[in-house]
Amino acid sequence: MSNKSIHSAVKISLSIALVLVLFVTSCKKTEDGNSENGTNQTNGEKNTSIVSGNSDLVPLPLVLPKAMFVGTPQNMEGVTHLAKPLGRPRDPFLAPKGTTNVSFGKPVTCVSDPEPIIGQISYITDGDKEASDGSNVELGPFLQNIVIDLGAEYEIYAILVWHFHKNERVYFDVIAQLASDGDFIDNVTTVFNNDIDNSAGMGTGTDMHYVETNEGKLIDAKGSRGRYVRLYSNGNNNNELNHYIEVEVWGKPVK
Ligand SMILES: [Ca+2]
Ligand SMILES: [Ca+2]
Repeated sequence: MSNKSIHSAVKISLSIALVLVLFVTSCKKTEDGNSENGTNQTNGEKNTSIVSGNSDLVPLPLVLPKAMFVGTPQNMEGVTHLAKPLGRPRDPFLAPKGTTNVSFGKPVTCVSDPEPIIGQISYITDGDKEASDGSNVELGPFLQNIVIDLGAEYEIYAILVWHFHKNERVYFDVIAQLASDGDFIDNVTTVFNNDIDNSAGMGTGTDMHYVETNEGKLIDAKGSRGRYVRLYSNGNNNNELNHYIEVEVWGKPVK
C-alpha cells in the first residue's frame, strides 16, 4: 500500500468515526428531550412540574371526600368543550418532597359577594370537603371570585377545587390565578381558564369544561410563585349560582 492510499484510508476511518460520534450524540439528545417532557398523566393533563434528574418528587398525599355518584355524566345538554371523564381514579400527582397544603385555615375573601346566600366564605379552607348540605358556601349568580391569602409567597404545585359534588355539575368560567399582591397586579399567573368565550374578560381560556366529582379539580400550577390565589366561576349547568366546598393549595415556601 502506498503512502497516499494509507493516508486516504486513515481519512475515511476518521470520517466514519466522526459520523458515529455525531449519531450517538443526537440519539442521546432525543432521549433527554423525551424525559424532560414529564408526561405524568393527571386527569388527562400533563404534570409538567416533573423534570428530568429530579428524584425528589413524591405523590401528594391527597385525602378525598366520600363519592356521591358514579357513572357517565347525564343531562349535560348545551355544555360544549367538555372533558371526557377519566373513568378511573386520577393518577397520583407528583410534586417536590415537602409540598404541603398551605391554604388550610387561611383567610378567604369574596369582594364580589361578601354575604353568601348559604354558608360562610371561611368554609372554603376549613378542611371539610364532604358534599353534604352545610358544607358548601353558596354565592350569588353571575361572575364571582374568591381570594385566598396564603400569608407568604409559595412555590405552588397544585390547586384542588371542590365546587360541588353532590350531583353532576359543570361550572362555567372557571379561572385560577396566582399573584404576589391581593389586587392581582404584581406577578399574575393564570394557571387554569375554561372561559372559552372570554365573557369574564380575563382572556380566552383553552382549558376544558369538566364534571365536578369528589376528586375535586386538580390544577397543575407547575411551581409558579404566589401569595394570593384567586378563583372565578360564573354559575353552572344546573343553576346560575356559584358554590365552593373546599380549595387546597399545595406548595412549598419560597427559599
Ligand atoms: Ca370546606
Ligand atoms: Ca364564558
